[in-house]
Amino acid sequence: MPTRKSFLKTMAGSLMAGSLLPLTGKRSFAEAESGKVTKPVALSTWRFGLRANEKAWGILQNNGRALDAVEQGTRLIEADPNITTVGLGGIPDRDGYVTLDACVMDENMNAGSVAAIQDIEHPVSVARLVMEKTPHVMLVGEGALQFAIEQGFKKTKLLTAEGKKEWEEWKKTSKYKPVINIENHDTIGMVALDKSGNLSGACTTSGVKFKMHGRVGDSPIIGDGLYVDNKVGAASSTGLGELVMRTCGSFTVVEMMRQGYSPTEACKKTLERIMDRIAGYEKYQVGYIALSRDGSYGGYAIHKGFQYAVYVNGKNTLVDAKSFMD
Ligand code: SD4
Repeated sequence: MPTRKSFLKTMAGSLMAGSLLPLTGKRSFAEAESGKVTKPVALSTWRFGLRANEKAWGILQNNGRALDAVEQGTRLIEADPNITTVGLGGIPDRDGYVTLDACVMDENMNAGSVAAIQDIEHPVSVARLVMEKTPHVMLVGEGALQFAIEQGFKKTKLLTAEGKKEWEEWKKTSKYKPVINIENHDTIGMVALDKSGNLSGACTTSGVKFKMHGRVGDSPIIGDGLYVDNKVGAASSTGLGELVMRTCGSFTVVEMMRQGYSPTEACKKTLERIMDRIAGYEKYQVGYIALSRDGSYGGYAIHKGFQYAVYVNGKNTLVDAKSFMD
């Protein structure tokens, strides 16, 4: 008859040898890792993520830091006036102001963020300086702008002629109602794993178009639009921020990976939280990307149409994310 002690010893031995599954059927995070790490990796939301990845890859290949890779990758998208959802050329709020949200997080749990900042083309770089040069994590509005100017950023007119035209058209029929747009969204969220095995991420957006002045979405909120835990993985979101914020989206994705879910499963599980608890979710899109510290990656969305770009093993590829709904 085995004693309790000998039974526990046998159990521990079997688990260590991998011959018994934990009761949940999931693998522990340590078991989920293959032991082999694929690196570097750059992972970004949407088609324009290909361009961001390209930039990031140059840095990662040269032994650069993941933080530099994600900052430089997302800056490229911020600077493009034809991308109307990020940085320069962003569609304004309902009062005609382009207000930007961005954040970064590094391998040491340092984080920086700016929200509702105006007249600055590269909020992601201001967010990095908040992280590196202040005792704070987040600056908003006027204060964020003041800090940016102090740091040498120049004011830039972000509203383009096309953006203004779209806003003027919208005003004709909108009755000044804030829009919760249901179409697919286009924030750039980016996470990367560098050759040293460190993870970092960045997220930057002009947010939901024609939003109320002062509205802040998920993108600059650490744990919502972005989360990085170097011991586990990193995640970022795109889509309707209000749904992400009510479920602590990116943080939850990382916690799911910590529990042993693969990056794709972790994204899926986190979306299930929205679908399980938030009425009317089916009218909106949310998508997540996730990257594990072993270099495995994935993404998932509520609706069809979400794409992410991954640069791994020397190849930059656009992937159609799986989704719950067509
Ligand atoms: C927001 N999540 O402000 C952003 C919008 C977005 O892709 O992701 N667009 O709610």
